[in-house]
Amino acid sequence: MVVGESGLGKSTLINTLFNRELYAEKEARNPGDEPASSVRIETVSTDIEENGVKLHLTVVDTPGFGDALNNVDSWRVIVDEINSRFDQYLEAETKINRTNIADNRVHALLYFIEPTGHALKSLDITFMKQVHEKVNLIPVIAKSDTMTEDEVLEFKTRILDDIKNQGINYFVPEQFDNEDDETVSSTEEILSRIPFAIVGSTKELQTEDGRIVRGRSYPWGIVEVDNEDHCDFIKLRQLLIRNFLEDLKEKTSKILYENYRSEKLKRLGIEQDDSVFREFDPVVKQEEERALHEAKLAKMEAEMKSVFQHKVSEREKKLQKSEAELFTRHKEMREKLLKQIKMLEEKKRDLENLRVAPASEPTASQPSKSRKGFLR
Ligand SMILES: Nc1nc2c(ncn2[C@@H]2O[C@H](COP(=O)(O)OP(=O)(O)OP(=O)(O)O)[C@@H](O)[C@H]2O)c(=O)[nH]1
Ligand SMILES: [Mg+2]
Repeated sequence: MVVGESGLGKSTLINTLFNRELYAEKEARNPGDEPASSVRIETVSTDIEENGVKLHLTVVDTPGFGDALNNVDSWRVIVDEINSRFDQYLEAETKINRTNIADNRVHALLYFIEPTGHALKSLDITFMKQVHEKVNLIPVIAKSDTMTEDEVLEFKTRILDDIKNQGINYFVPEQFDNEDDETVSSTEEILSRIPFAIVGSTKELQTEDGRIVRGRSYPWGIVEVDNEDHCDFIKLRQLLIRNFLEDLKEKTSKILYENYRSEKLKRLGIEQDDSVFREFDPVVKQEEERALHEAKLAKMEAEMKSVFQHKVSEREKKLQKSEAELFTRHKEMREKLLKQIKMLEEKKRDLENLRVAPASEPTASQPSKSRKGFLR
């Protein structure tokens, strides 16, 4: 989102950032012109490619800011716009199907400060105080080519003092301990340029040494947009699109939006139930799922063990039973066999007796008798 008084070069800066005429150039207004009645919200979306990565960016322009005689209305329209974008997200988030929520929250707000060289105006302070806890505020000095280098430096110091004295938060790129020296110095370089002194122009001009540059022409020479010695445009672009795009989104989501949401719920009388939010912490959630999974496994294991033991004991019982049966059958068979053996032995003895008998009674006149005896 870009905000600042009319004619400070907001639309021009967006064109410069995307190197594309998203907004038609307007003539600077004359002091006698009718002031616009109120702030308007104008949204433009565009795709740009940065380092081979395609980005879809939406710019919210706010023409007419500071024009009205009563400027309270100026910031209210913008604050309402920021809030309504949060509300939209909140509503989508509370729906059951939460996949693919369109994130139209404001991830960065460029606030254009008039290059007066004095100090912040009361409108600047009022506005920044209204939004600094809702958005990543990035203050910029508009049209810095209208000031000398020394004036710019002095103005920067004054602006930062004012901002700090007023307790206004602005976006500070996050630095981590484990970063390499190059990243650390590049972040520090960006940090040291806040508030960014910018020059906007999509006009291509030829310098005295024959280069074609984007810039603004003066009798004494050309102020180059893409030259770090001339202005902070490159550093601002790096912050927004290259180095801190994710940081801006994350801060918006994790801090600014979360604060807005809990404030809103509190106002609605709904106390935050932390157990609900626990679910949103991926680490805690993962831990919970793991514990649940482990409990399930342990239960399954115990069940399997008890089933196994049951089966084993059943099989054991069966085996014992059949062993007993086998034993009795074995005993029965043995007894039967012994009986048979005994019977056969008796018969054998009888037969032998019979064989011996004819010798003592050699008469063949009594064969029937002996036969009778054998058959008995
Ligand atoms: N010197 C100078 N002039 C600029 C710069 N950027 C824009 N301008 C001129 O300032 C005038 C207004 O620029 P815009 O970009 O239309 O300003 P704006 O902030 O969008 O204005 P509103 O849409 O009315 O709020 C134009 O004539 C631009 O050429 C700059 O960096 N330096
Ligand atoms: Mg404009």
